[in-house]
Amino acid sequence: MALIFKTDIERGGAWRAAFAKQLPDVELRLWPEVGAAEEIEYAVVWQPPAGFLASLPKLKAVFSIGAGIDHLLADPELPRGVPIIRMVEPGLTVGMTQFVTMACLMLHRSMILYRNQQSARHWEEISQEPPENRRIGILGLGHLGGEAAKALRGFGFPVSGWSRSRKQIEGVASYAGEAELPEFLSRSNILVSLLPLTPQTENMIDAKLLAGLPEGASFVSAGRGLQVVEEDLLDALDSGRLSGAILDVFREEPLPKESRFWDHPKVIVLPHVASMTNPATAVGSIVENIRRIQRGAAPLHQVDLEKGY
Ligand code: NDP
Ligand code: OXD
Repeated sequence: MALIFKTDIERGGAWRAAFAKQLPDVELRLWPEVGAAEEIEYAVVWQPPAGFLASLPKLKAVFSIGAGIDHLLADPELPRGVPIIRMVEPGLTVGMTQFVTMACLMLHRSMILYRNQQSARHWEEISQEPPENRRIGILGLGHLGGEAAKALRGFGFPVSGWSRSRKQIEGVASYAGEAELPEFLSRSNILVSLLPLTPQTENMIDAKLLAGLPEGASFVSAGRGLQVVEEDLLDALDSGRLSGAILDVFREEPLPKESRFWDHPKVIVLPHVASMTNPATAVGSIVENIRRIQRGAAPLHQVDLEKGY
């Protein structure tokens, strides 16, 4: 029995060490050293080449190294009968909670304006809003969005979230479905996107959606770049409807050199680093699922291909 993992070269050693400790009974193979394909039962992958998973005849489960699984659905030969498991692990969750908290605090405390003032050697105090006046709305109140919402609530921000199904998170207002989106948007001074990429969420953050936010709202993009109509976002920033944006994901990554986001005075650009899976903590989640599959139980966090996440 073998497990193949495909990750970036720098973290390959950390993955191998963590697997070796917790899965001594499984042979580990680091892609592209595939070996005998018929011996591989588990694949732990990020952006596998199209057709690779289909070439493994005994595959029992595919583990995505990232929370998003759009990199797998992009493979036209993805074996549909094999369970796909998205990444839910403590390190990724903590990292995203840190990122969303940091981004919201930066916007709340006018850090983009202060950065610009510093570049111009300009000394001026900007008035501070109390947190209770800054309402934060999270698009995607799932695993990551829910934890971020709890952390933000701890700073005294009124927090709400939007998802397909209603959630019960203490102190967090839950809005569900298309019909409740306008009300959710109208109370979001800072809008955070943590949605998965699906046909329903692609191009969803457009001029119409942004027009539903309060005047001067700001935006944090950490879901997927294809959810955002970038020209509409730039128009909203240029016209002053939006006061700032912290963007971690883009339609095209790496962000092309000619993109206007790079030197937009209201924007902070990050290279898709909001959070990263930590091999030391992620291996525990993967091993737990392998053991479940081995004893015939359903794996946790299996992707529903109908829903697309
Ligand atoms: P989950 O599946 O736990 O949560 C997704 C949430 O989005 C759920 O609340 C779901 O609603 C909601 N949702 C999905 N589709 C719709 C829709 N059409 N309308 C309304 N709500 C919808 O995922 P995670 O929280 O684990 O991850 C979310 C995303 O974050 C990932 O898919 C990935 O794209 C992104 N990500 C980005 C990272 C980065 O570094 N930038 C790192 C990690 C993740 P419901 O609960 O009702 O199903
Ligand atoms: C992602 C991740 O899905 O890094 O972007 O987990």
